[in-house]
Amino acid sequence: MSNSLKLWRNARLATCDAHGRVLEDGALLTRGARIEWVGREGERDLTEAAEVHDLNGAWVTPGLIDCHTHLVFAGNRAGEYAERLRGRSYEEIARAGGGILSTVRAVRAASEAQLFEQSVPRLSALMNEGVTTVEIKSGYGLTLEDEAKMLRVARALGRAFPVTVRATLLAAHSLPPEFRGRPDEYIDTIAREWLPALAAEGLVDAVDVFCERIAFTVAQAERLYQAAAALKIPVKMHAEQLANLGGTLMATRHGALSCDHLEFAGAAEAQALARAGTAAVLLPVAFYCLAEERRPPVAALRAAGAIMAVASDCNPGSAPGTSLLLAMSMATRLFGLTAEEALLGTTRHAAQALGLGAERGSLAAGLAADFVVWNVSAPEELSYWIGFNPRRTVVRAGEIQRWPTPIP
Ligand code: DI6
Ligand code: FE
Repeated sequence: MSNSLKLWRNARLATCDAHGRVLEDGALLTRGARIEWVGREGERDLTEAAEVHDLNGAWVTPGLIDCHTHLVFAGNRAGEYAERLRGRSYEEIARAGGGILSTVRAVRAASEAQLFEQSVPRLSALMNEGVTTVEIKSGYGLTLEDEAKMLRVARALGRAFPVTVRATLLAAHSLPPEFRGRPDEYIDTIAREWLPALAAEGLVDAVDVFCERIAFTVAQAERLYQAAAALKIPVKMHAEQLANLGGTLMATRHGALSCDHLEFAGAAEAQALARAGTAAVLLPVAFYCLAEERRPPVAALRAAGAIMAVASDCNPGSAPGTSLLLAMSMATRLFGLTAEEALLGTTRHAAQALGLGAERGSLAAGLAADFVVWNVSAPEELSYWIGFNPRRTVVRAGEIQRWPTPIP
């Protein structure tokens, strides 16, 4: 029965497909976990469907995709935020052994079960807003065992909840105390030992690196990319957030899936991203929370035709947020995206940032039957409301989700 045809009719479809089609009198046919057909009512005989859902003219988008999170972590850093409010900078706190390393201590002390339990409320908050695919990074373990623990929790979340999880190895997030003064050895250890071991366990969908003065150099990132390429694992980068180190230009040469942050990028980076088909992932919550002043080069990205995605960056230091809709609002107001760009940024373009463009992120035949029915009168409402959730129903893999509970 689960492979029977379902009709979802009387819908307004923001397909987010390659043609940007909006179908006001739309209908979807799904079979099992896939979309079988998308079109206008009356374009085809729809009587063959075994099950019919009348959506009463509601707007439907693809399931939202949060393509950059660090939502698996233990503890929090509210104390550091209070210090930042008193004037200490994020970099100062990091250099004094706080920042990422304080979360590393909390993650190392947590059991796998504790880490899972602490991460569930963050994942469920994202899902409550219609997120059906989420990327989760490691990077707060910084030993083989603790990075494995984080990635196993990410995988376990994907099994326990109706959400597709992509797991990214971000062991190159910060230099662990065990390797103080030996960053090259740390990178080589990840490249030669940890990455192959974690990949063999099926825990790594992509490799990311924090390329900043407080983290790792472009040359170190490139060594890691070579190891990833040997294992055919795609790469990503936290690039040009606090300064321009040239990371984006290197990452695009390696065909990275995405470069994320990009506040200090310029026209050269925008063109390189567009040429390589590397997604520019914009993270306005971190920009907001760090009270940054420099904005990513949105006009240049747009002019170059780069793929722009938007993500929550959910993490305990620079972006303690679990609302992708709020990230969309911030991307419009703070970075100047249009409402259409913000929606594409959390659907089609977010899928591309994860290398999943061929299987999800838009409403098109053959793609995942993941979509959200919204209580909105136009799609631009999705980046308009601030802290209000207009989600009506989430359909994931062709099934109406009873969890999170539909809002009446
Ligand atoms: N993503 C990151 O990985 C870092 N900043 C960011 O936007 C640091 C996260 C942290 O402070 O824990
Ligand atoms: Fe991040």
